[in-house]
Amino acid sequence: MTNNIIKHRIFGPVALAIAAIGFASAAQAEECNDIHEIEITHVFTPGDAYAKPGDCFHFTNVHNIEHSAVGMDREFNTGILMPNGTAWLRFDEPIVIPYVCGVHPLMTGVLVVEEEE
Ligand SMILES: [Cu+2]
Repeated sequence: MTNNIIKHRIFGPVALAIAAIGFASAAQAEECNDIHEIEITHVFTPGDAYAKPGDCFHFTNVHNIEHSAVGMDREFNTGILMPNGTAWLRFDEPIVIPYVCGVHPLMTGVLVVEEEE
């Protein structure tokens, strides 16, 4: 199952089959209230990314090797993103998720989804 999802994500079109557990929804741009871009090189930029419920995070691997993004408690897992690979995540509830690169666990970031003040 996991292998199938990863294969699909490597070779499929824009990331749709995210192995989400619980909180995150795979999404496409038209399903996002707003889009927050996160670029992946040897780091995640921005490292702390902020959104409101209903917004999306859009990961893009702009590096020349593979990376991923995985919630510390497995709230989401983009699967392996090859160079130029992307993944969309939409969160509909407030949540704070520290995450790492599954390939390079020293790469870290935080997704913050919070209601507008
Ligand atoms: Cu990495």
